[in-house]
Amino acid sequence: MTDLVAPGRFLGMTATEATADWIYFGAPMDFTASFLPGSRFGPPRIREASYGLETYSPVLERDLTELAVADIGDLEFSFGDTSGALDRISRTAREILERGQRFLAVGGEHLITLPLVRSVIQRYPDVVVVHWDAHADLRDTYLGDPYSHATVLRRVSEIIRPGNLYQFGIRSATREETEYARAHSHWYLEAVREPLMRVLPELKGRPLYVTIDLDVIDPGAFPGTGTPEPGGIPAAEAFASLRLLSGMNVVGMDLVEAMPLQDISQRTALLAAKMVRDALLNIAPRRGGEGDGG
Ligand SMILES: [Mn+2]
Repeated sequence: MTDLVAPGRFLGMTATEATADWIYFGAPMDFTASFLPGSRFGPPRIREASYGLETYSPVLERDLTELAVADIGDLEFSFGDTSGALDRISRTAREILERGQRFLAVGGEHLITLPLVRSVIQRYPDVVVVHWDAHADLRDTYLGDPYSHATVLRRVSEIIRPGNLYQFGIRSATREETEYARAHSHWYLEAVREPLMRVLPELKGRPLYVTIDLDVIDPGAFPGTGTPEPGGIPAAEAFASLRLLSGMNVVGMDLVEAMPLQDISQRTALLAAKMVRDALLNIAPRRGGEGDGG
């Protein structure tokens, strides 16, 4: 088993950058956090926690080591330079997509989704964005700022094609965000699995970008996050919902807002790591292209 332990690399991600179908990287930016900061420590802690998991899932009957996934590490940012960081994230995603690969990025704060989606649109102009979150993130501005973790899905909704935003698990929003959502988004309150299952037939075959704010999960199971919101889906529903993505055309994905330092029990990092593992087990093809996930 020692050959699986590659320091600085996520568990079981043994492919090289050149040969991988999926690229995993960290975007540890938390410059616009409005309440608790610390998601910049997400990527390294999640990678470390991944070694508490098995590479194999008996539920999914797949093994991470059989997939062509490469962990290329974490991006470096100049602290506080939000626009520089967003450019760097966007450029990284674009280079991956131009090579014909797909990516799973880990935050960091939710604002990283904007440059990631910008890059995806260049290759997949009709991309559908599937968003799981406790919060709508549809504010036009937040404390005067149009670029924030609280406005990110509003900005995304303005650059993708009308009708291509699907939001699940939402349990916190302003009245204005709710009205905007009714006009511009397919949105489903509180639950993820059941409504996602209902809309999947209409999303089948279309290019999907999946953005998961991990605070969609009950804070009891996922306490280390910047704006915890009471209520939320059980962790088991999150994993069951990931299974629904198997066989869908997911072209890019992010998992954001994990703040392991807020959680002395370390369950936050471990849950985030298992979400990464299971997301890839469901959506990434097996090595050699004989996969059933893509
Ligand atoms: Mn959120």
